[in-house]
Amino acid sequence: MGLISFLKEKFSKKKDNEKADAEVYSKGMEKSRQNFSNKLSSLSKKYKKVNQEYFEELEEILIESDVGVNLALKVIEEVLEKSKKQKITDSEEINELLIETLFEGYMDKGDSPTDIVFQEEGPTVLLVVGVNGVGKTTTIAKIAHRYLGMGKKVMLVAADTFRAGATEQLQIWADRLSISLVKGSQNADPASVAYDGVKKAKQENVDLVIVDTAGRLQNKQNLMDELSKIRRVMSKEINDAPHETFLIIDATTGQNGVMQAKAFAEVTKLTGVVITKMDGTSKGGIILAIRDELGTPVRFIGLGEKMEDLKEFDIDSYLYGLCVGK
Ligand SMILES: Nc1nc2c(ncn2[C@@H]2O[C@H](COP(=O)(O)OP(=O)(O)OP(=O)(O)O)[C@@H](O)[C@H]2O)c(=O)[nH]1
Ligand SMILES: [Mg+2]
Repeated sequence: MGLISFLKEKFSKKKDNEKADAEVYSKGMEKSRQNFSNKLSSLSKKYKKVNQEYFEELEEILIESDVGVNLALKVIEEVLEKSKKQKITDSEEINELLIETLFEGYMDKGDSPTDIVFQEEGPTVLLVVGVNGVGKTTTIAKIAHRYLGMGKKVMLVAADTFRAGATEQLQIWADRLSISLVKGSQNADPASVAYDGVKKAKQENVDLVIVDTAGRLQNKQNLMDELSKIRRVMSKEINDAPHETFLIIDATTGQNGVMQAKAFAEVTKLTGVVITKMDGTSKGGIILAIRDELGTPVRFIGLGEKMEDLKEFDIDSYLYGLCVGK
């Protein structure tokens, strides 16, 4: 059975609550699916039997979906090899082979947890980084909402003391979620706010502390210094903090997002990536590109503006959203 039929069968058997998740994926990835699947099916119609041009066009489709040139080349080569070995010339079957190859490529990098891994004792600290406007604050609120729903005690820390209004924005979310926020004055040292935050979290037996940062990339050395100072002061108060560092990437920025990911990976240790605004792009391949270039797992994916639109990243649901849909 091909992967597409397998995914269809798997999703038809899902329980109601899982179906709701699949629905969010399906809806959030509508633009990407229209772009990718439609191109694939018109390609199959154009070439019943495959040839050199077919593979060139297939490669083009991958590149246009933002999976990145390197990965596109690698995948096409693999598909070509497999199709020769298995003597497949039917274009629809080749498309199935392509999806399978994308799946295997992702899984080859290892199966990693998506949910936050909680410390057995004391607060778990999540540091959130990323450039301006990618959706850091919104994602923090969504993550807080998710774990509040699981009965965890959550606290927010506004260590973005650089941008005017950043703290106020986080305060609005903290109020809406009825959780506490630790903040400093404008232009206060972000590390001192982060320190106050983890200290208070420890005193108040918080399960999860989420720290928002300013993440300016204009000057790598400054960013590196700032983030390492934040990490250092937090680890003084709580062992091994931050336990998780998530980089937020806006899917609509395409290959620029991949560049950001590389730059951040150079300045600080990342344990995961969150891709936001997936619903706003037709080029959903960025997830595969990031995994391929960095090896950092995508932990969550933002598929809309509502609190419930943040989902754990799951390669099956992703490929289902990209290729099959409802
Ligand atoms: N459609 C959609 N919009 C999103 C998603 N995530 C965030 N946004 C929107 O993106 C915009 C920017 O989000 P913020 O959370 O303020 O981004 P930020 O990274 O904190 O921005 P700065 O603090 O200015 O650096 C807001 O309008 C959000 O509603 C998503 O998954 N889908
Ligand atoms: Mg913000």
